Amino acid sequence: MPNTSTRPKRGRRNRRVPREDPARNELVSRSLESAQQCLFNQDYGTAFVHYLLVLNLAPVLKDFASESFRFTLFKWADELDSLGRIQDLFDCYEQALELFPTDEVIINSMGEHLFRMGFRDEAAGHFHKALKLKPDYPEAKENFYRVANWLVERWHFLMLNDRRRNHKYQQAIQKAVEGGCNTVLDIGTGTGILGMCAKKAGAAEVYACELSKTMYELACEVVTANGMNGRIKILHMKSLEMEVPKDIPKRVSLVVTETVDAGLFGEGIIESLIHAWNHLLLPPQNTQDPSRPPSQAGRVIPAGATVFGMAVQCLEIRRHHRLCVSEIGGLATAAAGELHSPVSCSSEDDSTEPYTTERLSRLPGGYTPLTEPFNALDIDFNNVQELEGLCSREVSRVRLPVTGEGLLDALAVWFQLHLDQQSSLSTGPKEDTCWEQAIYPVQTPHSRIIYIRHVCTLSVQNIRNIFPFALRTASTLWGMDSAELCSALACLGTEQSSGPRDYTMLECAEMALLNNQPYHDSFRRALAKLITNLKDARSVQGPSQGQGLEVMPLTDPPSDPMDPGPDPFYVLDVSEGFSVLSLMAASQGQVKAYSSVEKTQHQAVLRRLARANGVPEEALEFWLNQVEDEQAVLQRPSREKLWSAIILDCVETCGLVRQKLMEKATLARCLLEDGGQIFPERIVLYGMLVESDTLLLESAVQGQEPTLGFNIAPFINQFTVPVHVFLDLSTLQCRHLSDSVELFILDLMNTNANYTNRDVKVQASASGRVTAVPFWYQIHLNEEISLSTFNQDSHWKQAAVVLHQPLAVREGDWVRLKSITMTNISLYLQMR
Ligand code: 44T
Repeated sequence: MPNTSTRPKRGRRNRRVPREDPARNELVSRSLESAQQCLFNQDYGTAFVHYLLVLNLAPVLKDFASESFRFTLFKWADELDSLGRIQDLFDCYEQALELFPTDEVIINSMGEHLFRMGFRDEAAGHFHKALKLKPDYPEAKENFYRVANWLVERWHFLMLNDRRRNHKYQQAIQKAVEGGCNTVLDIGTGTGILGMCAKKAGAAEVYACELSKTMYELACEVVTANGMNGRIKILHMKSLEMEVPKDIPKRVSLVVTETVDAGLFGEGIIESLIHAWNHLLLPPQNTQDPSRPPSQAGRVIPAGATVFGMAVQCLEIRRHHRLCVSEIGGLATAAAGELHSPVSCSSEDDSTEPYTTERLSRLPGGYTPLTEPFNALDIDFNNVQELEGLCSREVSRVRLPVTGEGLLDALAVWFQLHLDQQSSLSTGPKEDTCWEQAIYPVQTPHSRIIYIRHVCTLSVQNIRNIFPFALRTASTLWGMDSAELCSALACLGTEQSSGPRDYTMLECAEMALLNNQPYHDSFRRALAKLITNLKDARSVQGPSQGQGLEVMPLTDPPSDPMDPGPDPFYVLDVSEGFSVLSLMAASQGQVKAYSSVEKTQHQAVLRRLARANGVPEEALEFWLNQVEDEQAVLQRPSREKLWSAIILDCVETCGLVRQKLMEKATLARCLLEDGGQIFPERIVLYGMLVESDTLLLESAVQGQEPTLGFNIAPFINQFTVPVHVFLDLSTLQCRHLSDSVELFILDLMNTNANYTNRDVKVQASASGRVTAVPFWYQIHLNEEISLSTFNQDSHWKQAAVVLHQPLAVREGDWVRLKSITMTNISLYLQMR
């Protein structure tokens, strides 16, 4: 371990030219030799200490030794990381940065460690710095793009581009301020826009608080750029921590806030307002005695909200939240046990969320309303007793006439935000709004789906204090008449109190993957073909040599029960997350399959499925239980064996190629037996030119006009990323300006066939402005069988490169797409 005594003392170096000192030279050269020796012996900790000593004593060697020094640092840091020695790890980076303060590679790498440990803001700072030092450093760029999405969520762009919303808030604030509310607190200020509205309307004192560090810093920049520096006091804190007079000198007469998410309560608005009324706001206007001047009374914008709900049937939601198939790739699924997505109302499990969000109008395949929208809740934000009462509200039941017959997949929820008596905003599915709706999916297995025909009763209840809905479902409700259905639904609330239930949790994308039959059938056929080919090859060659085991010819079944039988084919599935591909391989017979499924619960599901499908226990192993280091997943199955097939997971659900895919493929190729194969063998990237204003609005603030004339765009747009992920291309509002074209091929079986740069010419099929190039993949398992990531059944979404300078084209024009690299997808469009 590097000893802290080797840590250089700040300011002592380079004060004067060091004297020639033979003893020192001797020490330097001996230490350098030791460093190199330790490096050779993979003793990185000691090598690192020696290098530190050498470079501190002899900075002239920095150029010479920088490469090895970095290599040593990174190796040692990885070791410290896996040992959990976090403080030591960061000490090493600090020491390294004292020697090489402008080394973008070290800075970027430190950022990666910070990010992995959850210090996102600090990580982002490092990536940003590395990029400033070297603007086209691809790793830092990609890292920055990844954190930018975390730091500044994409909805900020949508909300800031939503003129109507901005305008309505502005009007309401202006009216309140002009009516006498002259001290204002903006809770969750984001970029500072509502606070600036209040100031512009003439409020004497404006305060704003923001809990995210990145957003707080942005707000400070924006407020300064708009000439309000010092006129709005911005605090980096959660409103619940604010006190009078410590943080603001006295109680305010107006709180403005838009700390609401698609489900209204997810950002904690109820708690924030209860706290604000108790600690930060002047007492409310007394209805009996309205004589108090507005400057002496407190009020809130928005004044209240109305929550709506509606039961829906929606296949897209269903396939992401519950298992819908009884068979996957030849395996019966009944034995899998109960599988849930992480979105459920269960109050027992903290890893679940009660709702997810979707824009109903953009769901592929659409949805069917099963009930009329119903008014579920009315809340007055200016009544603290009512807010406090919300948290302890009794379950109430809503009886709803069913308007459409079908399967109950989810309850969709949205709201109207009443800014004041006159003006409100709606987040409903039929509105022209940037808002998504909250989706409370029904979490029952397929066999116990609720079929709604007549009347349906839903229980409306508080969960975890803030979430008002629990959609409790009964057991068997197939084909019930209305009376039975009502009574079954009415007693649902009791179902969960019967102790913890036994189920396995899968991510939504994992669930959708399990439900994807074409995907599994394709893999099954491709695997079967490979095994057949290998068997044929073996029978031609006769028993394999040097494989360790004596093998009987395949045509002669072993007569001796103790005989191990023919040498199996080794198949490794390195898919991320949950995957049944290894089990499908194992079910082919004469295959020993290794799964990289990590979670014990997931392994248990596979074991249950194996047993139920007659797959012998020894045919399926869990590779990560065997290899020590997760990084070393790609190894031989054993010293004298090679893999017949390696299944690599190439495309992330978000629509991007997995990082380091080609490095993995190179390694995997070395571990394949003769005739063995990587699945997929090839992926082909397709794209097209489109004009989509929606994508622009989701990617960057479009000038000063949507944001009430405030100058916000240049600041928040620093967090713009060029690639938009998790896109649903089938429902994207856009005009196609070209046919789809092949942009890129990644051949996993043959590196030489790959390129990192390619020029592709695309002809515009219509005139318009190219604002984006959406892309997706055709995944070729073998010559005949392939899958598309742009497919209705797929668990994959698509991605798009968004151009911030749209390119005008006329029909027939040729456009050149230049330079796409896979890990850091970038596209340059040029007219030819
Ligand atoms: N997203 C809407 C949710 N905050 C809006 O840190 C609508 C999602 C959405 N600060 C698609 C479309 C849309 N004290 O910066 C955030 C947050 C901050 C607080 C201080 C507090 N108590 C809080 C609570 C939150 O407030 C800002 C706004 S929250 C709005 C969430 C376009 N998908």
